[in-house]
Amino acid sequence: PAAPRWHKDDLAPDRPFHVVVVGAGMSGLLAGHRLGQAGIPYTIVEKNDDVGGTWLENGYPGCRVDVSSHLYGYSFVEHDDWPSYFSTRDVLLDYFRRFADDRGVREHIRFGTEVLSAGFDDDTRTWKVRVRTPDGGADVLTAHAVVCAVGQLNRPHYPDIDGRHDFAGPSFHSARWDHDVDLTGRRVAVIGTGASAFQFVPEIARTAGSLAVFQRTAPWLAPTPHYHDPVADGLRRLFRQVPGYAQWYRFWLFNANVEGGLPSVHVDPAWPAGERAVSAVNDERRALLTAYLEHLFADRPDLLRAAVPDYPPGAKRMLRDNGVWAAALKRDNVTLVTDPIRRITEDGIVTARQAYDADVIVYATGFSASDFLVPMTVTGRGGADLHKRWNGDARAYLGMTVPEFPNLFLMYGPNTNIVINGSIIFFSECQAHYILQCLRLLLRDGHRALECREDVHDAYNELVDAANRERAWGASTVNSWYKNAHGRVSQNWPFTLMEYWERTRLPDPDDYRPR
Ligand code: N01
Repeated sequence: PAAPRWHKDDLAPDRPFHVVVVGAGMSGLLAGHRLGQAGIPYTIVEKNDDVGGTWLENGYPGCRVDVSSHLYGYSFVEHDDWPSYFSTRDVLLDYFRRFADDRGVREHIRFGTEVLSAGFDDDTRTWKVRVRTPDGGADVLTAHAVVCAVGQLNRPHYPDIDGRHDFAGPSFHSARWDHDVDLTGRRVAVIGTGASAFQFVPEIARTAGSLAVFQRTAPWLAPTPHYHDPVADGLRRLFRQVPGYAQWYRFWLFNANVEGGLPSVHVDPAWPAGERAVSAVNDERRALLTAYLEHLFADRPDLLRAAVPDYPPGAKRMLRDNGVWAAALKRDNVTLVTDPIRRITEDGIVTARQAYDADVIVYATGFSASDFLVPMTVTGRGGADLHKRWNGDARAYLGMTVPEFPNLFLMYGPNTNIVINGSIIFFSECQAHYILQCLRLLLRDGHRALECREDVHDAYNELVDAANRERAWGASTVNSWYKNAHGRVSQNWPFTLMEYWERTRLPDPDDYRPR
């Protein structure tokens, strides 16, 4: 998706129109940039003191992206000098900071300001956005449209384990890493073996006195030998010296991701029922990935037994691996614990079989991903309450618009997470494009507000739900952040990247009602 080829001054020069964007992460910055290009005044409200969203908040050791650097950047920004194939957190944070500065977005951001509520005023057809200001006071912003770009993985999830608050030592969540706590020589307990633990465990294992890693569900590992490697000099030279090479490289990566490995997670109804695989292709993948684990843990049958997942590949997020996880687990000072946790005590963690004393507990227990827009209160037309409407089961049309909530747009909203390859930045670019196109419709046709039709929204969600049920992550009963408390997959997009691009190229005016 490209820059808007229209300008507010050409459509509705005298019409006051101001947009509030919530969040200055990767999506919010993009929304701001696109709004600026279209000449639409906007304010970004950001609860943190800097831009970057997830890349600001996740400062744990070893944090880096698991999508190719050359895809994990805006497609329209010339940036071929990524230092490594998979960027570290610091590189990405720097990238988004520079983007905010270079594109003039930063001056539109109110930092340290948290949105408490957003309400649609039926009379004026404007949104009143109530915020907590940095000094603890309150303010109300008026907006003609609101873009919520708060992400899916931003509210740390702390497990509901008995005695959690009894622990005497320091404890923190991976996304709230406490760098003041020196782990050198300490007894550290880590709960969780998802993408976050996977990255920091090998780092802290080097200096911790002892490390107990509590695994409830084993992750599948996707072999990625160059995961930590710097981009080869030859490739960097090509980027610098061959005109257009960077674009071709990006296109090549994108093309490889278009199908996104989806065929390997399609459920084959004829495949003998079983929790271990969902089709012959999925089973083949399972065999390959199991062989990789057997190779990694050939010398440690005890770890191998714990390492082979019992659910289909793709049912949970696969983790990129170049061997450092296995190497960390094999260290003398590291213990992988698979007994279920019974409780947490003043001294550490107790399982059915043993007590593990710890000086520090790190919760790598993920995020409340399905609590979209929590804890904001959002009220729409006629006082409709968004959280009552959703009742913990968030749905939106194309992940962006919700009936009863005119001129409210979500980015990285329900069912827009990609699972198998592809970059979430691609989705954000599609969303920014679509939202801008909706605003163009509004301004061009003189509507005060546009609201998604309930029937369009419902039909779309039925389609998405049906497809998600036929994907490994929907069919499997394994725990994952892809599903909400109702058991419905409310996070994932079940189709290809191109399908989303196609659906978001141009809003169909018939999908919306002017209000
Ligand atoms: O969180 P998770 P994450 N008792 O939800 C365990 C992105 N990301 O922060 O699997 C015991 O994946 C839980 O166990 P189980 C990426 O999209 C990307 O690691 O539910 N254990 C699991 O092991 C990723 O998928 C990058 O049985 C408990 C872990 O905690 C997403 O963020 C890096 C428990 C949570 O894993 C989230 O990753 C980091 C309990 N009561 C994150 N409760 C990269 O780009 C939870 N667990 C590389």
